[in-house]
Amino acid sequence: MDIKQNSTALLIVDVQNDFIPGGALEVKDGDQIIPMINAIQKKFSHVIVTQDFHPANHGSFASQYDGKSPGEFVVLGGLDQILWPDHCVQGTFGAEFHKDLDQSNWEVIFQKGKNPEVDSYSGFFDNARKGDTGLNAYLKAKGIDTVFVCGLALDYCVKFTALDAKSLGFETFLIEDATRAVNLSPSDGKDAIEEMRKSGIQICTYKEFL
Ligand code: VGL
Ligand code: ZN
Repeated sequence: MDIKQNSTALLIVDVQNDFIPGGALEVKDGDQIIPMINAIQKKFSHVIVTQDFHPANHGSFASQYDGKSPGEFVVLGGLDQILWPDHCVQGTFGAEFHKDLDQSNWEVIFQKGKNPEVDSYSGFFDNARKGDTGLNAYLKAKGIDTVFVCGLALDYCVKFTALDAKSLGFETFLIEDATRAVNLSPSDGKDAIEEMRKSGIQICTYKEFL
């Protein structure tokens, strides 16, 4: 694939220990995307990374509610919120990037999920679209008009980051094989790809970069 280097960015979403097999919110085969992401990072002059970075009392954690378990729902910040196991807590191993992920090319890291009162799947905005990480302004200031999105998890943070990128006017690609889904329901990953495709997001594979 021929990319316009200076106006194109790779967005690596949440490749953190808690989303890797053995982690608190493990994504099946999540570790398999690491060599793929490493192989393509060198092709981009802008590599931009997001990090799920919750306080220990985050309102998306089932542990914060008496008698609630992961997978159940509460209302958080006025929105229906699915509850998760405690994950990506600031200062813990689970919040760190996987050790095999090559960080040598990274330009900037945007953290999200820091407000305990609202969850934040997208790398751009929280789920209430009130908090803004600054990613949009950053990309615009760098003259970036095209983004390629990969990472974890396909049916949550990757999907919402890609949908926001598209709606903010970026030409947006999902690198389909460099992502994996949580799949709380078995078809969630497939459905996420379909929803992205319908929104005008283009689907590609990491092999097209090699
Ligand atoms: C994510 C659930 C909760 C993700 C983050 O990175 O996809 N999913 N927090
Ligand atoms: Zn989270």
